[in-house]
Amino acid sequence: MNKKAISSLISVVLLVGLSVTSIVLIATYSQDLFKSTKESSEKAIKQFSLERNVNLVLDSAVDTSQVSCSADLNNDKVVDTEDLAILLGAWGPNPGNPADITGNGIVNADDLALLLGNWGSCDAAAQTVSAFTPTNSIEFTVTNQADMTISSFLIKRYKKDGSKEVIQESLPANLGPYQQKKFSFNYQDDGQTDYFELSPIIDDIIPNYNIKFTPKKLSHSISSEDQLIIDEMIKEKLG
Ligand SMILES: [Ca+2]
Ligand SMILES: [Ca+2]
Repeated sequence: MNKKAISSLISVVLLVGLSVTSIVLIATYSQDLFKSTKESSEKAIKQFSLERNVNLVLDSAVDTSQVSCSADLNNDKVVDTEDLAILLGAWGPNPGNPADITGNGIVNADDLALLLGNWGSCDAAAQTVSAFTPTNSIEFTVTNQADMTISSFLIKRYKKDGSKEVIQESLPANLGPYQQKKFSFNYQDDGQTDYFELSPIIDDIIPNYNIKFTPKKLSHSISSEDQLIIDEMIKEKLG
C-alpha cells in the first residue's frame, strides 16, 4: 500500500469512529431529554389536576376565646345578674377572689367591664380560657368542594409585622368530597395576629391553594331588660 492509500484509510477509520461516537452521544442525550420531559410533564399534570380540583369554602371562622367563663362566677355557663351580684358583693381589695377577673387583687370597674362585656351564654370552647392565659381558640367550618379527600390542614399565622409562624403543621381533617366539618385549634396570642392562612393537604401534597381569614369575635349583647336590672344593682351597690 502506498502512503496516499494509508492516509485515506486512516481518514475513513477516523470519520467512521467520530460518527459512531456522535450517534451514541446523540442517542444518550435524547434518551435523557425524553425521560426528563416525560417526568416533568407527569408532575405538571398531577399538580394541575390537584389545583384544578381543590376548592374549599370557609363557612365560618370564630374566635371563641373569651373571658366569658372567667366571668361566670357561679359556674352555670351563663354570665348574668347572679354573677353580677357575686362581683358586686366582692367589691374592693379581694386577692384570690374569682370575681377579681383581671387578677390584680382588686375587684373594681375593670372586672365589672369584663363581666358586662361577656354578658350572656358562655361558649363551651371558652371554658378553659382565663384572663391570665392568652391562649386563643379558633373554630372554623369548611366545606370541601373538591372530589378528593383532604387529609389534613396546614395553618399559619401572619403577624402585623409581616412575619409568619406555623400554628398547626398537620391538623387532622379527613374531610371527604363535598363534606362540611367544624375544626378548631389553639394558639398563644401576643396581640399581633393579622390573619390566618389555611392550606389543605391532599395525599401528602400541599397544592398551591389556601384561604386567608381573620376570625370573627364572639359577640355578647345585653338586652334592654338586663340593662335596667344591671343599672339598678350597680346603683344600689355603688351609689
Ligand atoms: Ca353564671
Ligand atoms: Ca381586678
